[in-house]
Amino acid sequence: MSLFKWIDFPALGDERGFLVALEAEESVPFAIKRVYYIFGTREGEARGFHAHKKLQQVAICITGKCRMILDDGEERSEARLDSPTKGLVIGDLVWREMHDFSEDCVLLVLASEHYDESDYIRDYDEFKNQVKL
Ligand code: T46
Repeated sequence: MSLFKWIDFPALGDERGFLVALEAEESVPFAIKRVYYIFGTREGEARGFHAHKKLQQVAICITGKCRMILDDGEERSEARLDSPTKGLVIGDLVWREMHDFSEDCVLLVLASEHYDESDYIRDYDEFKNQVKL
């Protein structure tokens, strides 16, 4: 089974340019409770290094690019985010690391739950133990 999946959002274009609409429980497969975005990540900095116990997210690179490593405790896979029309769906219990942010990268993330630090697993060994349960 794949560690993640992609959603292709249609770009509604006309002579003025493009528009992408994100609709909860329609093109986005859950009710959106939170939206955040990551920008201004300094060259060479990596982010993430955690998993979530119960959280669905869709990450969209609105501008620029970055690389995500996803790991379910058995397999590691890489996803390149570089398009405002492609959403990366990340489910529960997937370890994620984000690397190689371009200077102009703006990563928009839609989340199924409010922010809750107790939902984070920030220790890799603890994550490995959780996925074995
Ligand atoms: C994820 C990846 C893709 C909040 O106060 N509210 C929020 O909604 C979020 C997401 C973060 N924060 C605080 C917690 C930290 O003090 O913002 C600070 C930076 O968060 P963090 O170090 O967790 O950021 P990343 O980039 O490592 O991870 C983020 C998300 O936290 C995480 O859920 O999946 O992006």
